[in-house]
Amino acid sequence: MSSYQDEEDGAAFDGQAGSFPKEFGYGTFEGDQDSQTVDHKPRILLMGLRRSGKSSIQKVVFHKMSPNETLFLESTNKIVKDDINNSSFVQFQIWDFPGQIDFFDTCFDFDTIFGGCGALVFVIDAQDDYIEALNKLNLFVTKAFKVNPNIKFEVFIHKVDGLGDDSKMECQRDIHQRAMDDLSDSGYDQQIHLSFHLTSIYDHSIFEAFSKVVQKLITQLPALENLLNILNTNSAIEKSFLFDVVSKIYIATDSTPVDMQSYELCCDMIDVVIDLSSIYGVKEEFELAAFDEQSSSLIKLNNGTVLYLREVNKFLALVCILREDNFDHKGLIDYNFLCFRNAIQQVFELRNKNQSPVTNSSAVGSPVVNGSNLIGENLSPTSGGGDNENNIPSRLD
Ligand SMILES: Nc1nc2c(ncn2[C@@H]2O[C@H](COP(=O)(O)OP(=O)(O)OP(=O)(O)O)[C@@H](O)[C@H]2O)c(=O)[nH]1
Ligand SMILES: [Mg+2]
Repeated sequence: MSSYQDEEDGAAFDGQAGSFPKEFGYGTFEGDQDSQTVDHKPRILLMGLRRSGKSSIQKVVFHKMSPNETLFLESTNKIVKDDINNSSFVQFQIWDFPGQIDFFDTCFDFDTIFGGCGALVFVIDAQDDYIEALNKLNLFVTKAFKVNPNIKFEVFIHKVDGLGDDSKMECQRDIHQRAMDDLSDSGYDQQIHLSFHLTSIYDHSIFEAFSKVVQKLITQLPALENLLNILNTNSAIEKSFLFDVVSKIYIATDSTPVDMQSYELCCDMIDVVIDLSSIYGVKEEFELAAFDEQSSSLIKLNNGTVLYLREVNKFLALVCILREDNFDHKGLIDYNFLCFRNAIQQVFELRNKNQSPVTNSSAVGSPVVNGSNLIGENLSPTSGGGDNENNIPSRLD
């Protein structure tokens, strides 16, 4: 896809699947020019047993592969690096590992791999026997933690589409329990925190789970959440998501709980907007022409709810859910949205100003910076009138 800088660049590896050369390491691509420029980006590692679904997840979420096509994916036999280089909030690398990798067997450079890693996603096939996977999980996370205690550990209990609701819950409980027992046996239960997600590529759960993983790597998250809260309060919006349009992961939402149905509705809305604009919009070669500063959409549902989408920048869209009655004040909502967009712009500028390999690498794995301070000091939307402290006028009722 043109919207991402695809860089499916594997580590030097010329052996057969299942056997790693003894000199296996990261020298080759660590020395690449490209690697130099992107090296400071947070890394998300996808690990797990063979056929657990790692490559499928990466392809479905970031390359728009349809779930059925993943049936034909070949087993990964080298580490595949994928550079996700979207808006300046969504910048990271995904490293898709071969399932057969064996830590004991190779000259595996733990320091290099885990050193710059922001999150380790461990994928467990819930439809398979997961005891071996749990052993590997324990081995990987304890090793990774020793090298870099800032890594976020995420466990995807994957392929749950094949399980009924009860068995899903039972499976999650069992895996959680066993993983915690293993951690406590190795003496790390107080230090290592594992987050569990039930996922499947056949529904939105994988996008939701990946949203949460990515959000933990966005240092500006508290600032973004704060802005969304302010927007909601002043525009009578019930729920709002800031979406990365290409992947449909949400990079921030307000502080009310996320309900899966709302998220799915918003994802579907993005699809509708992009599909309609690619059919009826101006045709250009650049794929994202279907989404530009003119992009906005309004969908009224038959239950008195309105979905409202506005473009924030080239890669980001705001999608809001609100009651139809409250949409009477569309002018106000639009005005508030402009203030919001301005503020987001300022977050970007601040980030760009502060961006240097040093600040960035220190941010890896420690996602929370003092976002509210950012807002307090620099980010209050200043354009336009309005009496409250953020200059976003309150709802006119
Ligand atoms: N039912 C179901 N099948 C899935 C899901 N995700 C992946 N699969 C299937 O699982 C199989 C293995 O997927 P891969 O993505 O190749 O697995 P992998 O972990 O990358 O495997 P290696 O590269 O060998 O380590 C494929 O046939 C996928 O279609 C899912 O959510 N549900
Ligand atoms: Mg694979």
